Amino acid sequence: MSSAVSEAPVNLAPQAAGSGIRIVKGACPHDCPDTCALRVTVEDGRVVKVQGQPDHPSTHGALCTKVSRYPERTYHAERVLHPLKRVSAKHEPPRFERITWAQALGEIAGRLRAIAARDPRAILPYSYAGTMGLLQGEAMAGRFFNRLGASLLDRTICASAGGAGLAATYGHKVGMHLAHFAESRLILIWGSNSIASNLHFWTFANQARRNGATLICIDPRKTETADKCHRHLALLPGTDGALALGLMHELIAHGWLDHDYIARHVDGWEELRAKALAWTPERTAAECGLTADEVRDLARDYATAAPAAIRLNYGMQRVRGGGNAVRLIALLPCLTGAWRHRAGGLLLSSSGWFAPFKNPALERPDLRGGRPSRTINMSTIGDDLLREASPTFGPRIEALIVYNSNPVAVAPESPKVVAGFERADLLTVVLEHFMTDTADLADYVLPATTQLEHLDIHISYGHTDVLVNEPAIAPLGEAKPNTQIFRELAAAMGLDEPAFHDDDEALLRQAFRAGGPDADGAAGTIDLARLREQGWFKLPLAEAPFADGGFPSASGKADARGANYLPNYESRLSTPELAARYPLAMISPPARNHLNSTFVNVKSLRDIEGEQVLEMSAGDAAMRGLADGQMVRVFNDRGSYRCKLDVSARARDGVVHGLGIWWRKLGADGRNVNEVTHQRLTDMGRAPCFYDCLVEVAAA
Ligand SMILES: Nc1nc2c(c(=O)[nH]1)N[C@H]1C(S)=C(S)[C@@H](COP(=O)(O)OP(=O)(O)OC[C@H]3O[C@@H](n4cnc5c(=O)[nH]c(N)nc54)[C@H](O)[C@@H]3O)O[C@H]1N2
Ligand SMILES: Nc1nc2c(c(=O)[nH]1)N[C@H]1C(S)=C(S)[C@@H](COP(=O)(O)OP(=O)(O)OC[C@H]3O[C@@H](n4cnc5c(=O)[nH]c(N)nc54)[C@H](O)[C@@H]3O)O[C@H]1N2
Ligand SMILES: [Mo]
Repeated sequence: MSSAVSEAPVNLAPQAAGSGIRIVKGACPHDCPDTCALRVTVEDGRVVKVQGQPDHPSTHGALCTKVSRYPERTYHAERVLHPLKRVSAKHEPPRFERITWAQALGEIAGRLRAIAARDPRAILPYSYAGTMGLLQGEAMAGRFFNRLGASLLDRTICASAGGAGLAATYGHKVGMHLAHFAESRLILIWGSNSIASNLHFWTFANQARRNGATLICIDPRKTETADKCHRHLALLPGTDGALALGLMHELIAHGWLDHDYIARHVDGWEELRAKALAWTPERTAAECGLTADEVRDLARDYATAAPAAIRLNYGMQRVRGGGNAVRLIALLPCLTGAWRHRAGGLLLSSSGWFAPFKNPALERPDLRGGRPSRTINMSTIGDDLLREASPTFGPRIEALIVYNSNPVAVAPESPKVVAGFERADLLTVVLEHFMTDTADLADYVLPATTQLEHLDIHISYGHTDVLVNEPAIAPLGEAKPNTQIFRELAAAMGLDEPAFHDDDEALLRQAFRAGGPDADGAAGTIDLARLREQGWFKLPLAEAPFADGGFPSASGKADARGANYLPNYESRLSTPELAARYPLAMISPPARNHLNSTFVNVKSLRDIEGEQVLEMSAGDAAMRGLADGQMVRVFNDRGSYRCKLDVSARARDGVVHGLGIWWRKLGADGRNVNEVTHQRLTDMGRAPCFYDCLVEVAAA
């Protein structure tokens, strides 16, 4: 065994993987706020270890359990390594045969050409954040679909309600710097199971705690994170906006407001003040399922600690009023003036900080050439696949090209999603690593490379560094990067614009604006040479961005106008008749050892999670005569699925947790939690309401 350890050359071509040990700079591709810098060890052309980069500040050498298993996932015996063509009917058990790339591309191009000749809008891309990389995400795919004139996809499935709420308040998706949480005196961890899904934030929160800070968790579920906080408020799902108004009531009643900050930096305060005065601690407590003292104490702690910070996460915006709830919570640090300190304020997303640096032309929207378009919301794919052509909808969806996503498992209301994917007349092409539930319903499955096998560049929604991912090994089998698959598909369709001849190195150079955000290009440029030398590049940003206002909104102020609480579509209070039949509010947050539906097929991780479970309080279980560990049926008018009952102190009465997101085919009856979720959309951002869902549970 060679002991020579050398840094990877900057321009490492996959073929260069040879003998000896090499260390390659990578970036974790997953949809997670942490976007860790990876240190990949390659020995004789094989990845033997994936670790956190020790010198990257927020990664600090540590990775979560999941991504430490990345080699197990990459070399998994079930990797799809050749193009596959379906030979069974859509409603039959899936059977595929191996075909060549030439046959696959030729046949797909032929069918797409025929559809495009009638109406290219009948072709729909379906993608999300299987990889967050700018290149293997939309760089070449966007060019392909723009050139075709395909339908546009509204990518709403995760964060768009909260994103819209945050942008409506501050002007953009911006917030505190991650590292500054270490200096906070109080941290509200709100709608976030940080230990499971934002581990590298937790490190800073822990540091604050060791320095004497108080940590308070606001979450219906008593999570691993709640276990480690000083206090936990288990409010009812979807009532966060009411809680924020109740806190404002107390800030007003006790004179805990920063009047100077409000006067100079908040629009619409008088209107908000009038609304908040209606939310006494008693009314708030009744709406949220808390006690009035819990509301009072929380307000006092938040208002009297300085600096006070809020780590908000997307868990709380997957309900009807999710956008407005974010608006109200994001106003709290404006009312107390917490923004004056760099360790005060709020962080939901940092992705807006990158906006001035990104090149809006990377995906070449100009290739659309002014043709009419339409936009399909990915969160209503169930309904939309079943829709006929109409003047308002446009053409029926005839072809679906899926990459970086597993919609059959993750999209709401699976019975309709599955019925849509089972349409015999639908052409479905899936670019994947594995035979997911979605790949099982494809006509063609095309083998894609993993993060270890391709080049990419990453921004983050939890910190403010750009990361590079150099390829560590050659593609396995016949796998190709998404970029290459779309380049070759373009060629097969006879599209030969220069945009399709850019290789991944060229795309990387085009990912950011050449001159940076300043007109003169003096500040804010991404230094690509430095990025590739170091593996990451920190954006040059202000320490305490809103210490003196200056929000990136049109007025420079935070906007409170119109923000208000909206109750859930489905709840005891808003739909009492429905709640009489389906009295349990169900949320389905991420499982710690899965990343959405990714990693569910990695045995060592699935073994830790066990099987699909539903957490329920002892009181709710006793009322139904149910026992811990038994199989139950979770159901409502939309559908049902079977799983194991976990009678758990993590659940409060009236709320059950279906930890996600399992591959349907690995569930007890070939289904998962999305069997019961609905397709209605949030108040802002057109997002799904996964956690706004009433169910009943019975013995299976
Ligand atoms: N291990 C792991 N990490 C992940 C993911 C994963 O699947 N697994 N998913 C990634 C993705 S896609 C995202 S978007 C991010 C962020 O994803 P988030 O969905 O924000 O993930 P969590 O931090 O688990 O936050 C969800 C928390 O919100 C709580 N919650 C549910 N409803 C409500 C509510 O109405 N109010 C309040 N206050 N809390 C509520 C849930 O109980 C849960 O603890 O995490 C990413 N990180
Ligand atoms: N009930 C319920 N449903 C939910 C949620 C919930 O909390 N509850 N969470 C929602 C959220 S926050 C999100 S973000 C969505 C997530 O939904 P998705 O974005 O669909 O995420 P994953 O399920 O992780 O599926 C990503 C797929 O991309 C593939 N992939 C990864 N890298 C590459 C690549 O380089 N090339 C190609 N071609 N494929 C690749 C992976 O193998 C994986 O199968 O789910 C949503 N669904
Ligand atoms: Mo997400």
